Parts: sequence; structure tokens; C-alpha cells
Amino acid sequence: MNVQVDAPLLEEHVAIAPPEGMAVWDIDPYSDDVLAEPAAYYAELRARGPFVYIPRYALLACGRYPETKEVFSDWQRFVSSRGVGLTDFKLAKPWRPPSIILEVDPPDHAKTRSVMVRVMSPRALTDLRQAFQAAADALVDALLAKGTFDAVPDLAEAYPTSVFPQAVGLTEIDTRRLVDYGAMVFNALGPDNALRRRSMAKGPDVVPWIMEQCRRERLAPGGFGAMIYAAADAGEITEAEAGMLVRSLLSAGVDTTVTGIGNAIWCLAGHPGEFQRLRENPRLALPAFEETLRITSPVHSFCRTANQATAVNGVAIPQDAKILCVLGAANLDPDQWPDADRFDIARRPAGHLAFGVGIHNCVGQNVARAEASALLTAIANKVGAIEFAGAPVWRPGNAIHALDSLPVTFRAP
Ligand code: 8QM
Repeated sequence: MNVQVDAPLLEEHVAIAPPEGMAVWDIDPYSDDVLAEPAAYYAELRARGPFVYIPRYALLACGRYPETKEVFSDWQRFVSSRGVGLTDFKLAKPWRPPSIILEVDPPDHAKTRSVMVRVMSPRALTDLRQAFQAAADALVDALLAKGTFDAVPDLAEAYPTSVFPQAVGLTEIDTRRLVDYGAMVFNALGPDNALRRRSMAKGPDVVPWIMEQCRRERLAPGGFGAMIYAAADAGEITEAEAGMLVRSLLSAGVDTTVTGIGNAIWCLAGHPGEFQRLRENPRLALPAFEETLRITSPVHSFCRTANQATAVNGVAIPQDAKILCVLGAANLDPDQWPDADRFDIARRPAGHLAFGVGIHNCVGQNVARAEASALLTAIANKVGAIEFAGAPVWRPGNAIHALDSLPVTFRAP
């Protein structure tokens, strides 16, 4: 009898040797301290060189804007199909079947991407905007009545989980499982640390529920989910691929927007002058969100894998290297952004990397912007001041930089 046993994963990715002449930095970018308060790490990463070698994980990291952008946008040399976390899918089995839009290269990428581009096009969002605004107005009224609250559960989590699942067409809404699944997806991008293991432990409860919600029968007509299945009806993708793209919506659409909104409240509470500017001109809601993304980078790092030996800005990159692209560092690079650390809601930081760049840039960014601008518009119109009501606490995440707790008071005008 031939018993098949899964071999233990000796190596998660190819352990490259330190390249000649490259700075070696003995740091754990996935330690709780770095993840919770990354500013000093971002600055040192940029200062040490265009690329550094991190022995603990035998990988390269970059955090200066030009190199980070180059690695991120050149899909031919720096592939996504080998995984966008530390695991090299060529060597180790991914924790779930790979995403057919994120963890894939051209030409396969084009087909799924074009479906998702259409489903979340600006036109497809016109009808949703009213619903987003009505929900935002109602939530902000309720929070004003409350006065003091924790903006993480009561606002940052409450808002996207009240509008996004409906937009997808989910018929059973389980906020906790949606949030826990997001934590699995993003913590899975890091090493096998306590964060990853704690999130993964929820898999048996969360994953079957998520997969069930992706089925055609579960999805209400008119939503993003039904539009994806319409692409299957049209023969563009298979029924199974449609289910996988709905899974992508649920993977990428919740934690990201929850984090972006929480971080926006943190920025505004910490910069009362900027909040008053927003009140005077609520049309700065979207630029204020864009600046929040630059300043706080909700998705702080993402990997690529060098599929060939190459060079970036004269620096030799070995074949098979995992490259940790620290988007949070690039978004604060003083050589790219004048007065980089200053939160300026009118900056309009075109080219920030918080939505990525290149063919894999965030396909849901219009949805994220629609949610955030509705909410920040409601706050600008209704709230007189946002004050901290306790110390904000950051939550370490292997790929997401989010608040764990943000006690604030909304004052009436
Ligand atoms: C991150 O499952 C997916 O397709 C997927 C998961 C996570 C993301 C994107 C796509 C970047 C927000």
C-alpha cells in the first residue's frame, strides 16, 4: 500500500545568499514591535540602501519609492504567480487554492482581471453611491448621539461590513467571519509566526462558510457576485472561476476598507486643523482619504518573486529571490513626497502605492473610494470635532497596518 504523506515544508522559499555589496540588515520586519509602530523601520530601510538583505528570512526588501515601484510594476521579472507573501508557491503548498486574479501572471491574469474591472467600474458604482451615502449618514448620526465610542468596531468595522456585503449580494452576513477571513488572508502573507498561526486557527470555522457564500445560489441579483456569475453565463469564465472571483471580493474587500477608514479617523483626530479644513470643504473627503492611504499604508508590504536574475537601478537581484516591497516605506519616502510625514488633506498624492501599481493594482479601488468618501463626507457635514478619548492602539499584522482600538469622541458642531 502506498500511503501518501505530505512532506514537511523544509523551505518556504528559496533561501538566497546575500548578494555581493548589498547591505545586510539583521531585523525581523514581522516582529510585533515593528508591525505595530513601523515608522522607524521604514526610515531605516530606506536609509540602508535601495535593497537590503534580511538574513532571518533570506530575502530582499526595498522601501525607497523608485525601486519599490519598479519591482511592483514589472510583472515579467517580478512575478505574482509564486505568491505575494513569503511562501514561494513553486516550493511550498499555498494555504488555499491560489487566487485566480492576485496570484497569477499574464496571460491568465487578463481574463479574470477584465471581468473584475467591469464589475467594479465607475458606471457599475453609480447606483451604489446613494446607498453608501445613506448608510454613512445614518451611522454618523448614531455615533454623534453616542458621543464617545471605539472607532475600530463601531465605525471602521461597522461601516464597510454594513455596505460591502450587500453590494456583493451576500444573503447571509456574518461580520465576524468576514473580518476573520480577511485576517487569515493577510496574515498568511507573512512567515509562520504567532500572528499567522492565530489567524489560521480560525480556518475550520471560517473557510467553509466563506466558500459557501461564493456559490451562485447564495448571491442576490444585481450585486457584484451576480455580475461575476453573469460573466460565466456569457462564457467568459467558468462557473468555478466565478466562485473563485467572489472569494477574491471577500478576501480583499473587507479588511482593507475597514483599515483605511479606521486609519482615516486616526489621522483626522490627530490633526484637528486638517479636520476643520475638511469641514469647511467636504469635497476634500476623497483627497483626505487618499492622503490617509499614503500616510498609513493599510497594506504595508507585499512580496514579489524574481523569476530571473536581473538588476534594478544597478543592483543585482538573484533569480528566485523573494522581495519584500514595503509600500508603507515608499509612501513616506522624503525623496518622493515633499514634507513626507505631514498629513495634508489637500496634497492629492498621485502615485502613492497604497493601491499597488501596475497590472495588479487594486481592482476594487473605486469601491473603496466610494465607501470612504461617503463616510468622510457624512462626518465633514455632521461632526464639529473629533477628539481622542483614550490612547490609540495599533494591531500588528503581517500585511495590514490597522488599529486595534481607537477611542474617540464626536462633538456636535
Ligand atoms: C489584497 O484573494 C484575492 O484575490 C486577493 C486577496 C487579497 C488582496 C487582493 C486579492 C491586496 C488586497
